[in-house]
Amino acid sequence: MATNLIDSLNARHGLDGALSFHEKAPGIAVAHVRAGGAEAEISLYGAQLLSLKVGGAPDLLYLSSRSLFAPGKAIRGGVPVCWPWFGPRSDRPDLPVHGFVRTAQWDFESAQTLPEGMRISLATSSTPETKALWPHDFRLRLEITIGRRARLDLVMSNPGAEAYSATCAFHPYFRVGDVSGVSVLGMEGTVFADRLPGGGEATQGGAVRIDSLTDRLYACPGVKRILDPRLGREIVTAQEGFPSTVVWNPWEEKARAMPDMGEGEYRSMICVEPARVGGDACLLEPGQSLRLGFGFWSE
Ligand code: TA6
Repeated sequence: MATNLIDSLNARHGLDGALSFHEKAPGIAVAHVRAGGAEAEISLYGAQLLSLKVGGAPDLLYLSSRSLFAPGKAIRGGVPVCWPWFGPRSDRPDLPVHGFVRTAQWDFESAQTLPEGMRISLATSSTPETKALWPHDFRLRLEITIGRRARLDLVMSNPGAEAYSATCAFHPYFRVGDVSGVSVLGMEGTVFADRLPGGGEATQGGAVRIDSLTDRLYACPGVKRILDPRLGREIVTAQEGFPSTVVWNPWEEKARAMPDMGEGEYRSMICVEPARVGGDACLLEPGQSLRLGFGFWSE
């Protein structure tokens, strides 16, 4: 990335001590935010929140030590934005898993200082290249609010002449001390689909625990509490407009087959993802917009 982009971002949007930009790797511009008692890093590539530290506590997010920071490759960790589809496309297996905006260069729109911290807005929109993958006009804005409580708002719009339908999710990698000791509360009694081969439907008994490869879609829109005794904290999540929640951990064997996941690091993460998939897809008529929200914090 030409340093003139970094220089331009710092000149136009830099705020001494609160907001600065640097190049994390060629083509990967990152905003460094200090606001509201928190410190965060946001990659403009993929509009991906990479890190969120509050006070002196460990990062709330996991970022793989082997993550690839290279245009065209997804960043392993933080909060990827999965849009305009979640997961693989069964009808088009040639298309990238989780859509194409997590590997797009987003534009930095604005930074707004707030009582609770700072709101960063990033945007991306359809191009001939995206329309070759997905034949619709679109505009996306991601508003990331940094403070003791983080919040992400995805605002999708349809500037085109035809309706479009999109599935989506935020795919947060929460950092934990040891996933085998973690309990996730808030999904008790809800139905889930086991997304592993041969998986069926079941009802969640007590807390969700992880002791093997786990990939489940819960019909559960409510608040979740990720209890982490090793780090002595609870990560609380809240979602608006996301009727489902995906819980994922690759566990040992699948993680070892992932070149961008550090050795043994599967034990340091759990994904609890607000999702809008299947029959809950977002249907936008021409001229319509839709805002979906996701918040998380540590208690
Ligand atoms: O959210 C769960 C999931 O869909 C899993 O099936 C697994 O594919 C995971 O996302 C990671 O996907 P990625 O494309 O980032 O490797």
